[in-house]
Amino acid sequence: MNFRFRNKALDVSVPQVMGILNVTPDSFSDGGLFDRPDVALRHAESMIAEGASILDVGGESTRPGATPVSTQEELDRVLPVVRAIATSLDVIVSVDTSNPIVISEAANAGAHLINDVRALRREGALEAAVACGLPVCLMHMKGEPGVMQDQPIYDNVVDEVSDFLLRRVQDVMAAGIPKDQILLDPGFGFGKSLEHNYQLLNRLEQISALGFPVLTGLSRKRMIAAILNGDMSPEQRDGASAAAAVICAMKGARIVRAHDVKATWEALQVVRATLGEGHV
Ligand code: 8Y4
Repeated sequence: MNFRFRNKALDVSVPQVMGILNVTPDSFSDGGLFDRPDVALRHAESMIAEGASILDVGGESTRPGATPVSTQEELDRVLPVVRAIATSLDVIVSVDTSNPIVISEAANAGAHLINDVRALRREGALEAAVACGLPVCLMHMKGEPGVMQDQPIYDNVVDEVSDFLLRRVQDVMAAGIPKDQILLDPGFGFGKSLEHNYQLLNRLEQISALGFPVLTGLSRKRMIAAILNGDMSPEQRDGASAAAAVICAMKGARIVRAHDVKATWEALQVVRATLGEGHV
């Protein structure tokens, strides 16, 4: 089962890894603007060698309390990296953005996928996505970063996420994005309590049954840290993150977004061997 990304195709009957490539300043210890694309390119090469078929380039932090970034700053962070990877490496380049200008410019720079945690709900974002012709990942988020973790309430989190995603699918298809160019994501950690996140994980089949390839991101998130001993550093969460990736893939997710690509890719090979290609 192939999913088309511009001039590339990806077999999503096999679980795939999306490697996370942050280009926010806090992810660079010696982040001079000049060497950023170089540093990012080396990180990109190593994630591809470890098994990533997609790289997600993000220049805006969605962490609660993070300072909002200007369009120019987001463009300056993201475009050189997207351009460098798209021109020199054989990988699908995803751009993590909600900004219509960044959507258009990243497409011009060679990006293959728009990954928007706001599901193209920002003014102008849907129009920009339609105009650039790229596939989109629509993610569920309740509220906005900053307030989304303040006592989120659901009657039934799985039903509500599911209803939201289907309504967004209708809207983006009505605007002109083809059905076969849509990925769905339940948005782990985005406006959900620990209990909500694990209810969603336990019943992820319901999201997979919507008829679109599902992408999930749990890597190093609080829902992982919360079930481990005390204050585990981000890297110390990678074993549990890989276990969560396995659960997602067993419940039908086709793409898992992760920091530790090697551990995630290896864990997903167990899923592949268990289910067999095309038997999810
Ligand atoms: C440690 C490390 C703690 C990372 C928290 C985080 C998703 C996503 C993000 C996701 C899709 C993050 C851009 C949040 N999460 N895109 N983006 N799905 N499609 N937090 O789950 O990684 S950023």
